Amino acid sequence: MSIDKRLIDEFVNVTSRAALEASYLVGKKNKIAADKAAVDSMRAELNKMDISGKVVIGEGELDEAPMLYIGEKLGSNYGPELDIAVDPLEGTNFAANNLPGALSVIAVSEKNNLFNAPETYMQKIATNVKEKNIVDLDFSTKKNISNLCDYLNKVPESLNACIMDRPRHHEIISDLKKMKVNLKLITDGDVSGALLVTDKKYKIDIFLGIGGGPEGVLAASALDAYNCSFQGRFLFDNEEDKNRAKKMGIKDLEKKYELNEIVSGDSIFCATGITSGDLVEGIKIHDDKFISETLVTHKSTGIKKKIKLEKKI
Ligand code: VTB
Repeated sequence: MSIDKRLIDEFVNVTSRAALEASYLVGKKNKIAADKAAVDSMRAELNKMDISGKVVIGEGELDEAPMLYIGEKLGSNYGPELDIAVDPLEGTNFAANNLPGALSVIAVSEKNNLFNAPETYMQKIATNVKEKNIVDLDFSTKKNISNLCDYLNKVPESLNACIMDRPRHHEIISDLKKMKVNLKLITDGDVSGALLVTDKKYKIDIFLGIGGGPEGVLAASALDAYNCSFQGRFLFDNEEDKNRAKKMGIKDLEKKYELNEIVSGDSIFCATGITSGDLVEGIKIHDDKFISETLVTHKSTGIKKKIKLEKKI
């Protein structure tokens, strides 16, 4: 089974419209308002589609409207049953402060094929190398880097790693520095960070570190289409999170998830730029029209491309 290719244009429209609505609030120093604008638009557009969608990754759980909450049903209910992961505004700080890299993101799979991720942190590692045992969450940073160097026939000085600039990454960053690996330290936006391993032009060999679990699932669905590798492990640091995870059906709280345990089967991923960044251009408005750029992947057809859309506002 696969997801009908014709739905791609509709999902591109969904993230493009959400990006447009958020773009009006770029630089207004109001993360919440920008997020809400993207959420409201995304919900309205998804509800126009002939799908039986269910949010598996959203913002908040049950009845926490106005956010798109986990379990929320979307669409006309006539059409394919789909699992939907949303991050209507990935990089709220970027949008609020008019910085590069704010995105509106959605990932869709057939029913029960997207991991129902709790809103906790996730330890992640992504590369463009599919072979097993080259990089692994269970290896030390040093081992991962030297394995990757051997595999790519590179020296650490010519290897580039992307990681979020956070105190929690002090040890990893200092290990990378000791090995003289080049660093791209990002302040936010680790969906985009992970996707930088997909194409040589971004010059990132490895993405690693701890970021949001939901963002990990979103990135995984695009990485799957690019045939890249990804591993993730949720981190639960309090009883409430642990109980929530158990309720979601997670039995082994320390499990290391391989990419295809996070997303399996067919999937569609769309990320539209709100502000211009590494991956895509931001929204441009000319008179009564807007132009959006969306990175789209569709696993079953092998589609991986950027779609520019020019539409009436
Ligand atoms: C990441 C990143 C987001 O939050 O998930 C991160 O993708 C989580 O880590 O853009 P922190 O709590 O350390 O910020 C963001 O940076 C913001 O939602």
